Amino acid sequence: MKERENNEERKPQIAPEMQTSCSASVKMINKVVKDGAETAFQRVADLKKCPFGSSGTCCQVCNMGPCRVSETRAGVCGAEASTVAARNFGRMVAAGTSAHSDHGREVAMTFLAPAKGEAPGYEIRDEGKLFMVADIFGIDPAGKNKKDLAIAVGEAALAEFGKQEGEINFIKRAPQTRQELWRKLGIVPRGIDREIVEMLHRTSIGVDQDYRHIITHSLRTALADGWGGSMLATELQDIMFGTPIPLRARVNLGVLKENEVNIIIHGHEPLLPEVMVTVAREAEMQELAKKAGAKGINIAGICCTANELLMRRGIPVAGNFLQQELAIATGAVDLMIVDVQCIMQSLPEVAKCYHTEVVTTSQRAQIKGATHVEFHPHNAIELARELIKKAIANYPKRGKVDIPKEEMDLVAGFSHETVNYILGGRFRASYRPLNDNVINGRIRGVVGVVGCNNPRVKADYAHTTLVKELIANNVLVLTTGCGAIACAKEGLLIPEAIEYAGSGLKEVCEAVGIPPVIHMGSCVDNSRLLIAATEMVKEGGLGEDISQVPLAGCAPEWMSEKAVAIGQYFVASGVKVGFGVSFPTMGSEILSDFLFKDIEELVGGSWFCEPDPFEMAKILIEHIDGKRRALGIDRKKERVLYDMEMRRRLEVV
Ligand code: NFS
Repeated sequence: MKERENNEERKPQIAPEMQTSCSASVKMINKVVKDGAETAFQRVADLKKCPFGSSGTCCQVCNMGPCRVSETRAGVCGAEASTVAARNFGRMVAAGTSAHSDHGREVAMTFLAPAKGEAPGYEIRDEGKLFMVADIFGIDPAGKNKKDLAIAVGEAALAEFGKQEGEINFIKRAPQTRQELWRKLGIVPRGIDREIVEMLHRTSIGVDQDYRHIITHSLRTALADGWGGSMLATELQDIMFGTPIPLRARVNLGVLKENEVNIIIHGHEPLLPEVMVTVAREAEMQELAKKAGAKGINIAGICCTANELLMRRGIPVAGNFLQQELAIATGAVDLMIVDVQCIMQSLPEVAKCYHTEVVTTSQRAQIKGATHVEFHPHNAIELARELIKKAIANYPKRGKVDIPKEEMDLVAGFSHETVNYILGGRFRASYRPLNDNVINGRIRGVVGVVGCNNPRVKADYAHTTLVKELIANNVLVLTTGCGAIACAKEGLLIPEAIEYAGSGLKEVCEAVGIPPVIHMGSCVDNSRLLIAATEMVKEGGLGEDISQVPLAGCAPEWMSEKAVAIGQYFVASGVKVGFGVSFPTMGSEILSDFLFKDIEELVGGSWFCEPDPFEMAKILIEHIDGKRRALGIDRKKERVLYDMEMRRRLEVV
């Protein structure tokens, strides 16, 4: 980075205790300042948000601008604030959808390679799911061996991206009433790439100018994410690496080891990291580490690659989005391997103050100052060995090491399938017990708390405060992404967290043996939440559609375009969704009104924005109570003690 000019004054550092509720992070922010490195926690104080950009009314789609528009001042081309804000919102949805879906595409390609015998290092771990997905794609397994079936599934999955007409296949998994509504509105995605491209086309200069029309297509685009790219990523990863089952693991910077070679895997695609975990256990690698003076090799994760490996392998999690720079500041990270998404460009800069080497591995992403090696499915094993050796060679170069003590136990690994099994048992796997407990009022409802950290607000605070409020009010919480990591650090993902839960939820969690906050995976795994919501509908007693079930979603500390895409596919699926921090369309009252209210008439779901976690909890609970009232399950059923006479009458009937 260029040196700062003298007149470019720095704002004073904000007190770290105000910037994060994670004590390990506070220590590292203080250390980073002393070490002379710079992090997002400092940069955020120096950069003021642009009021037009952040409220959706800065138009940059042509060279007549950028135009800063308002409800009373149109852009040079005549575009109104509602149009500009809808375009920007639609583009965020398209970008978010493209990120999850390009991840899904990479997974599909990696999935095909071993099936064709081109990539040792990968296998089929969940055959049952292979058959299930084949069935959804309409592939007849008769006469096909496992490899042939995998090739057919992989090719059908890849075809979902480039399809021009028809419907993407996973749409069929949604409740029937929902599918019919989507068809009526004309928002069933035809092909994943097509909807993204059309969103970009429609929002370029002078094309779609009606905010309702633009937003309607953004619903279609977002559905191509949730029921398309993201769901494909989740299911194919499950087939290749195994569908998660509950397991215990550790979280926070304290998982780094002073006397072991520490490798951090960071980003989103678990394709190379999965192989690295296996290779790191090879005797040869362990020997090499010992020769270098280390006791072993410790792989830990950050962001969603962390969640992927945690869910399936119990690999420890070093932290979430805002801890990526801080992990390096421990001086104990010998190698940080990144792939795509949520990776700060500052990492190699921070690493200059320590001995860490940052390595980029995706053909789509390079960072100045990082070493670039390219992952391809066929070279996974060799590359994994090469990288582990690199980390080992770096271990003796460490300077002073300062690893915060903080670490916490967690339970993760709740796929939709295991929730089904845990609730109903092996022979009767079902969501019946969940539905029954929602109906009888022990569980008030279900809320998905997902998404990022954002240095504009106190990191982890909104997540953990909101979640505690919700479970205290008997709301079962499902969580993914960096929000899940925030909850884990706070000790909310262990069965002991029932101490925070209301009496009804506590009773159910104790009986079933689950924590009140359920970790369902990475951000592409929000697709698991869609399936869980669908199962609740199919199980019966909670309405005919997702929009009738007492549930909601939120991202209290969101920052990524991906969060907008996720929120929009939940809205399109009939769910009320809340954002904390701020909302990206506030510069247009007309558009915000539409997204907060009128859109509900269209799809049954809507948006709201509430930065205060207590207020957000109130809104979510009120919403759940409203759904309970509409279903007629708002009154707690009295327990009736039957006397002999009543029993006799029952038997006669
Ligand atoms: Ni989701 Fe996961 Fe984290 Fe946010 Fe980034 S890692 S994909 S975008 S920051 S939750």
